[in-house]
Amino acid sequence: MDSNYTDAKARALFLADSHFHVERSPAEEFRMTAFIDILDQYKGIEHVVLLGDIVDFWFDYPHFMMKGYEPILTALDRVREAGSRLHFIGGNHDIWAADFLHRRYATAPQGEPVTLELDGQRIFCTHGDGLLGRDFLYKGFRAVVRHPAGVLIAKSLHPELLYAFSTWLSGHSRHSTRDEAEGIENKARRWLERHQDVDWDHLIMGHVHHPFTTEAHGRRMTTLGGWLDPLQYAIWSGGELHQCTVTSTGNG
Ligand SMILES: [Mn+2]
Repeated sequence: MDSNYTDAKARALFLADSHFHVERSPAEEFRMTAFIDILDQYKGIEHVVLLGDIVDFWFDYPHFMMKGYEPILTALDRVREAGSRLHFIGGNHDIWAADFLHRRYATAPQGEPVTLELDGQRIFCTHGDGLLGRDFLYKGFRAVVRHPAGVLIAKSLHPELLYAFSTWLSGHSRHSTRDEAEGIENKARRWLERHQDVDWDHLIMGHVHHPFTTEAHGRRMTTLGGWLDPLQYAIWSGGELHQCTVTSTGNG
């Protein structure tokens, strides 16, 4: 784990699981400011990969827009203006943002997983919900948001009611505990051992809020720490992935 990693040779920035809300506490304002700082620090890098659950809830209304996420959206505008390719892989909380982000930033139309080719390696990027079986973040939210009927149900609700419902369903996002982290590591090791018939060299996922890398039969699997407490991200540089933590002294 590196602190405040900066590297002119960096090729990709990975961010996941910030779970931003439209109404933010002072602590969450600080997290959002730090998120924007890191986007600005790395703007112009080849790839910026948003690996899902960047916002805690999004619903794409035909004639209205959810208020509160503008600082992130304008930071992403700057990233693209600086020449970076932006990728959005939808998480179980923000997959409904995929169409909006596709139209604004040319990300994948349905927020589907993407494979990047970096330094001769195929990097498969996925949010990862459901991949390692039921986890402490699974709850009912994924089932509602990922299911086609979820959109129909959501459309039938008043926006404020839908927002209240989503807040209740999603609960409080937090970093994994030590016990949860151990469970995640064991599941990730077993999953990679069992899945060797794949067309990538390195799988990178979010969702579990715990930074970890395991290796088997020449392939790697990385779970990212997320942007909660602590604030963590990853950088692809020099042919490998570096997991990093923002220190309290700030970042850049
Ligand atoms: Mn998730």
